[in-house]
This record gives sequence, structure tokens and C-alpha cells, in this order.
Amino acid sequence: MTMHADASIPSIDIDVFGDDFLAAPYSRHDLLRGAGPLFWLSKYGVYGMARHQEISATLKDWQTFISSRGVGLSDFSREKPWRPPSLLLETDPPVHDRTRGIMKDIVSLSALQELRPVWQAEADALIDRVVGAGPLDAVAELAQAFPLRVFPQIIGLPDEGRDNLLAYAMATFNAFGPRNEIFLVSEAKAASAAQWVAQACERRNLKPDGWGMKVYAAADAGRCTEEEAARLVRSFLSAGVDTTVNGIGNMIHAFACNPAQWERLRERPALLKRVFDEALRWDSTVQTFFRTTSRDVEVAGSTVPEGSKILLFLAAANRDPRKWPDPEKFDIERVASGHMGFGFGIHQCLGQMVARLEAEVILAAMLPKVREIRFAGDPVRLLNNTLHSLEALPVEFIAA
Ligand code: Z7Z
Repeated sequence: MTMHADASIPSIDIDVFGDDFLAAPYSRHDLLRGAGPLFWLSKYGVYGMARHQEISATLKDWQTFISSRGVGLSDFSREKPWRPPSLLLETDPPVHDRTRGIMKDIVSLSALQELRPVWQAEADALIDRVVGAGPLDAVAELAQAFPLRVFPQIIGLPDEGRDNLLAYAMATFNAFGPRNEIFLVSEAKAASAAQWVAQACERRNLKPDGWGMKVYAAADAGRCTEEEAARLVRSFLSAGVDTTVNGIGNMIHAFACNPAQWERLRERPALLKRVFDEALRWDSTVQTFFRTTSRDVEVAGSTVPEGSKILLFLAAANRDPRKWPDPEKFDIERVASGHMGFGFGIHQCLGQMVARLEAEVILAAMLPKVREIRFAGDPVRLLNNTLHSLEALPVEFIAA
């Protein structure tokens, strides 16, 4: 273990990207939060934060805690990125504001209002298939099936090869961590998926009415170049699938673990709009990401030098007892606003309305038809350097 030069900064030597930690992060977060507002992770030579207040302040100050040097462990000013940087995630203003503006106009409220009835019908049909059907894997049959049905369609992706999206996203989210075994295995698996994704993002392969082609319309209007358009379409594919797959999977898992909360929701369906936020607070799909300091900056009484990486444990902030009463309790009556599950600040999840809509139509379809979500086996975790992910979730949806 290397100590930090500043003796006032606690040094932690556990491997936060090791299998043990990734398999059971919540049991280790107390140690991180308890270390102090700022700590040093000696294995990786980076700083860390796990408390709500400091993470919130860090994400707010985008001038000091920048994204353009990467939001993973790798510093783009020193290492070649795994793939050409995202024009949204891995940029700062002013580039970020321009690209985000293009995407925001596409993922608009009116676009989503049109989608709701269509997606509700899809969700109803999917739920009809799983209710009363005996034990099944809710990851494959629901958490993956639903986004893979509706999302590629709205983007206007080619019909063939959509299953490449999951392998690609797995590697993308693993790439924010170290070059460990988890990353290397997923990278090898994603080689052909990355090729498919690159082609799917080309203008000539997109369907005419989808959100993908709308990005190219922005290029035609002079708001971005053709090359930028392809990379912005790639952002939809990178950030839009695995996040919602695991968000839905973790939410179903939360109810399976807490059957009284499912009963409560069935008694008070008006709570439906709040459920997804509490599910993300209680079990955050995106567990962590980094920022890089653009200058020497004082944090909690210590100086963090320019060019430092800081790992932000969003999922730990979401269970910080300094912020949340009884944080370990999944409680759908709680007001979970202020959670970090969609991030915070100028980079806060652009697609969150899409994710919310997906979760809402699934819950709305389930509420009248599912009396109980019962475990039919042990959940199987899929270790990922960034995401809290399920490989399988054996459950039975008991008909009402
Ligand atoms: O733009 C992108 O390619 C992109 C990829 C990943 C955007 C966002 C994300 C992301 C989402 C990263 C949530 C961390 C957490």
C-alpha cells in the first residue's frame, strides 16, 4: 500500500474494481463513506468520494472537475482512449453544449408523448407473456427483451444484429475501469459488435424516421459535421440500452427482495411515478464514474493537484445516511429526488425521460396483472467495472 503524501487524506488499499467489491458493493460503501469526504485509493493512484454532499458539489463544478480527459480511469491527455471519445460524455463546454443541444431537441417531450401509447401496448403484450408462465429469467424475458424491442426501433437501426448492442455496451462500461480481466474478456467479445455498431451509425444504414436520421438532419442543418453525427448516433447506442436493461432488471429485483413494497404499490398505484427513482437510489445501475481536475483545488481541507482522477461512488452517495433516513430500506413512499442515479449537473442523463418511460409502462402493465414477484432461484450477477448488472434473475410472476 502506498500512503498518500498528504497525511490528512485517508488511504484505502482495497480493490474497488476487484471481483469481491463489484459482486457486493453495498457492503463496502460504509467503509468508503466512513473514511472521510475525500480518500485515496492506493491501488489505482486516484482519489475517491462516496458521500452525497461532496459528490454533488463535484459534479456541479464542471469547470474544475472536467470530463474531456475521460470519465474512466484512463486520462485521455496521457493515454489513447479505447474508442474515439463521446461528443457528449467525454467533452466539456462549449463543445458539450452544442452536441447536447442537438440530442436534446431529438429526445424531446413531444417525441416521448407520441411514444407512450405505442410502448404501453408493447409492454402489455410482453407482460401478458410472462405472467402465470411459471419460473423464468426476468433478465432475458423482460429486462433485455423490452428495451431491445423498443429502443433500436426508435433509433431506426437495421433489423439484423441488434443483439450486438448488449455486448458493445458491456465493453463500453467496462472500459471506464482498469484494464482488468473483466474488461479484457468483454473487449474480446465485443470486437465484432463494435464493427456492427460503427456500421449501424452510418447514414446509409439508418431508417428514415428514427432518431438516428434526425442527428444527420442536424448535420444537414449545419449544427454538426457528418463525422460528429455518426458519433452522436453511437451515443444513443452506447448509453441507451444496457443502462435501461439493468435499470429495469434491478427494479424487478428490488421488488422481489421486498414483496411488501409491491403490495403497497398495488394499493397505491399513484406512487408509480416515484418508483423508478427509488429503485435507482436503492440500487444504482451506474455505480461509479470519474472526473479529472483541471487545476489544483481544495477539497475538504486538502489540496488535490491538477490532473488528478477522482472516482465518484454514486451508488454510495445514494445510500449515504447523512442524506437519506434509513438508506438501506427500499421504500417506494420515499421522496428519492436528489439521488445520483442519473448523475447530476450539466452531464445529467440526457435520456432519463426515455428510461423513465420504459420503466413506467412496464410497471403500469404489471400492476393490475401481477400479484407477486417471487424468486425462483438465486439471482446471478454479471460483474462490470461500472454497472451493477444481472446475468440472470429467476422469478415467477404470480397472476393477480
Ligand atoms: O455518449 C456516449 O457514448 C455515452 C456512453 C456512456 C454516454 C453516456 C454514457 C454513460 C452513461 C456513462 C451513464 C456513465 C454512466
